[in-house]
Amino acid sequence: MRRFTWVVLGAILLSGLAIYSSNTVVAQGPARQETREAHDARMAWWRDARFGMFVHWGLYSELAGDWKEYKVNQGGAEWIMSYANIPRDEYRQLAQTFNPTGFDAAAWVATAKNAGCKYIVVTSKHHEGFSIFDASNSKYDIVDGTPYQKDTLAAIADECRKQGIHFCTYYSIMDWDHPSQTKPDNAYNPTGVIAERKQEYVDYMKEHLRQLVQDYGTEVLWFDGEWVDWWTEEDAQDLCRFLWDLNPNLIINNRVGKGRRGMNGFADEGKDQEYSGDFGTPEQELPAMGRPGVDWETCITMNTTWGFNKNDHQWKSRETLVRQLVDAASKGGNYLLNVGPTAAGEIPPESIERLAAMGDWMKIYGESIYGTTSNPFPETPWGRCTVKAHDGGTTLYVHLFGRVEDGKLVIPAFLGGAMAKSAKWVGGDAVEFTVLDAGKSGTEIIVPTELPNTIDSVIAIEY
Ligand code: FHN
Repeated sequence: MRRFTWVVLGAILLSGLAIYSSNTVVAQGPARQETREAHDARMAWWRDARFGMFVHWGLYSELAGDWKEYKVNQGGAEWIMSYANIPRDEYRQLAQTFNPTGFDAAAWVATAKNAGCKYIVVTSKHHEGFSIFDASNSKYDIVDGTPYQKDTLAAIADECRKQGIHFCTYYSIMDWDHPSQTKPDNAYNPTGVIAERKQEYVDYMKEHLRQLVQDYGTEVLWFDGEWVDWWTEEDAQDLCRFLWDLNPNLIINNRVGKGRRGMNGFADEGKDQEYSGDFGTPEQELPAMGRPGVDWETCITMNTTWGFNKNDHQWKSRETLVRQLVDAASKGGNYLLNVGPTAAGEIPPESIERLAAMGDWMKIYGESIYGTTSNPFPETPWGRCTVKAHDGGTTLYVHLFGRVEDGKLVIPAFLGGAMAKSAKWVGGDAVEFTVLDAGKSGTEIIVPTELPNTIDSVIAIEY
């Protein structure tokens, strides 16, 4: 057969494969099947964002870690109702004095934006069952149940849209206040349900979620509290179908279903798509490796607690926070960093300072985080790498966390031995480099002893 014919046949085959791969149907958990192209389009902004701000704020913020003689010493001040075994009626009274006169939605959103966050996830209703939005089917909310009487979640949503930040909401399936749910003997973790009242609660929850999607415009539903034994994977699939009927572009985390294996946040290897949810949710940890083809986001506290705790002064350093963000991006994941505002509605100054420092770093190096994909190399003891494909080729971002021995660093062969075309400090001057063995042995870069940034200095190598 003539060469020309082979070429034509080859082109037809490749285009067919290309169409097939972009139209491959992916199961987004059992509740949905969408083409790879449609799934990638739905996840695009979230993958590009890489960095979000988590906000834990509720009646627990008023207690700030203290209840009578009980103190929350480490982590989880938002669990005080359970830890201190506070009876529902007594806990509900907190709403009568919850009056966040210092709440400033514009300031909260600007704090996130200035830090380089592209989205905010706000606790609309945590385990305590109190809603910081105007719940249509409950008076146990900030509008009807407190002297403040204003819809804080609506204010945040409006400010996000004004400032160009994606608005997302956390919602707890477990609800310690709703009468359908019971406290077992060990009051530590109320996880039971009165079977004949389960549907009543599911309907109650669905109305909240309808509001969050339709009235508040949430772009991500960040579920939690799914571990209760009365919530099933089948319940999750039903809920996902309900939600995607309201907004087919909605992104839903994997805590809507039963796939998550504890704090590592993933289902068992290879089973992610057997369970509901668009992304994995490691918590307070950075996975050793990402999972190819699996979206994930780690959520991390800035001290040790999600909800405000006036006794918690164990703040992470600016360096740790920036390097955790870089580590997550280098493994193809997102970084959701938490703030716990006070009962007055103010983000603690220690959080604001750290977020501002992260913003200073992001203003110079953000291109090495946003829209990047994971590190192609097995080991990078000197720092991390992120990758960004673009029209003109591919950029490899080399993140240097500290000095490099004898001022030289060999970057392994990349893209199958491609030749580096240029190298420069992000936000700075060109970097001297030598292509080794036409790229087959990698690229040697010359690194001065004095680095431009004490936390993470980034070199962009173009291929
Ligand atoms: O119990 C919650 C906890 O209070 C907090 O909201 C974290 C953040 O993701 N999630 C659960 C613990 O895994």
